[in-house]
Amino acid sequence: MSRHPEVPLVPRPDSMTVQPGRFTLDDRTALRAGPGAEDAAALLREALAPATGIRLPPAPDGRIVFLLDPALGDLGAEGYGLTVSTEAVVLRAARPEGLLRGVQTLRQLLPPASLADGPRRGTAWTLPCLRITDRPRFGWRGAMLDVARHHQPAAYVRRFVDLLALHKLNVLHLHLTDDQGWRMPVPAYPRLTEVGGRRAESDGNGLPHEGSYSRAELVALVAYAARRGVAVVPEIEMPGHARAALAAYPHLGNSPGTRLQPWTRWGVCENVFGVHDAVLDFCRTVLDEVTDVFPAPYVHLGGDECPLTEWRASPAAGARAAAEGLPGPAALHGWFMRTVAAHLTSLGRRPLAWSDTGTELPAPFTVLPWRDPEHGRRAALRGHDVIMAPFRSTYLDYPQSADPGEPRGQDGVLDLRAAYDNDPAPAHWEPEAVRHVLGTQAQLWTEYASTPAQLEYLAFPRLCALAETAWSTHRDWPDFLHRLDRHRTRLAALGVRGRTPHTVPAP
Ligand code: TNX
Repeated sequence: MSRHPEVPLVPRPDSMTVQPGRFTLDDRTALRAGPGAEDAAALLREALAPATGIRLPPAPDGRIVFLLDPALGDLGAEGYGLTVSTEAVVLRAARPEGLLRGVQTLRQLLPPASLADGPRRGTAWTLPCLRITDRPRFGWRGAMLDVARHHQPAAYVRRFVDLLALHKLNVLHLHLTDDQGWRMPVPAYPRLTEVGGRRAESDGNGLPHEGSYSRAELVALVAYAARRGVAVVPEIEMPGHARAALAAYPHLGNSPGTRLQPWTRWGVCENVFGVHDAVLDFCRTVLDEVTDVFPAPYVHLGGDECPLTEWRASPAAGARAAAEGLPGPAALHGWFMRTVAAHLTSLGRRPLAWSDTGTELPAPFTVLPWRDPEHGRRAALRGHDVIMAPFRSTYLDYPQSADPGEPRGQDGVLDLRAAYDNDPAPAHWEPEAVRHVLGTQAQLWTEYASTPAQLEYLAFPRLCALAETAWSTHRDWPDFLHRLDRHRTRLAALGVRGRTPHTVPAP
């Protein structure tokens, strides 16, 4: 039985038995890390030091033991076993990633004050005696952060990674480019960030917005996330959602004489990349740089919401469609995605794309169906791997309640229950469809959220619910709410100010 509200882990572990007694950590507690377990040990030390002052020095007879143990292979790459008795804490996993997940469980088992970023002395640092065997339901458990609509400093993105890791999420999908901003430098195209990284205002507010990352910041972010078992998956939008790039390099558009600015409105923009060779060269050069900076096996190529207006009006696009033997301009979208994906594949990476309908993308793509879960099922039945991202349960830019005090967002409401009810692979789906579901992720679009405080208000606690739907096979809403109530104390210790059940933020 794993329903133990007195040990309120989020996400809920696969199985847990709680026993009487507690293990106490103090200055003399030592940690023995077996071969391959050193990084997980270092992560725990680093996490505990600021609040507790406990250093967990290495020692061969340490009472906390971290071990890689091939015998736990059945638990998969991220599974782990944890035993806490009054005498010892033993964390074991077949792979280092499993130990990293176990470290997050240990952080949650300690008093919430242990999560604070400064000294919290006078607390007894104890763990409940228990036995946990845990493994994720899905291998892809992510959150997309849109840093294109509103740029966030690299230091904040690192904090976001910490919050993902605490909830055993393992993918940060960075939405780096869009109509309103381009945030990643590409040496061959310096105007992408110089011109594309700045817009005059946002939706009529009269305030300029700008920002981009340096290559060094992105490289450091990747390393920071990797230490926590989080992969950073970059997204470069094409062929639509590309107006910031068109502002920087008009020759990439469909009417090179037209001068555009990075878009200052939200929504779907009609300006899209052209389909001539210079555009394909551009995309390849950008992806060479992207794959150099981001080692993740997947790169996201966008692909959503590409109006055909410009291609229909463009003789060059018509000529391209004819030359490629396509039935018309509408088929250029699939052709564009396939052509650019081929380059990515040649670099040893796998292409991801948003899927509007579940049927429009060429074969090599792993797709993120964002409209209806049914699109995901259809894409999976066509043989695509899918990462479920249906907007009604994973889009965190919708208000969390109908309360008029809720900050402005997209039209509609996505409450905590809707986030919790996201089932990435419903029981009624065919086994052939379920087999293709890699997992699910939250989407934090930022048209209406520009500051870290606004982002965190939107993300919490809905991201806790998403983490549970991605990690746990258990579905138990009352139990989740009960654990979440205690989990809020942890979020408070971390300075996260999410939505609480009965309050809305001050305007
Ligand atoms: C649709 S879903 C978009 C984004 C917006 C979002 C707002 C998708 C792939 N595209 O460009 O930010 O809706 O909810």
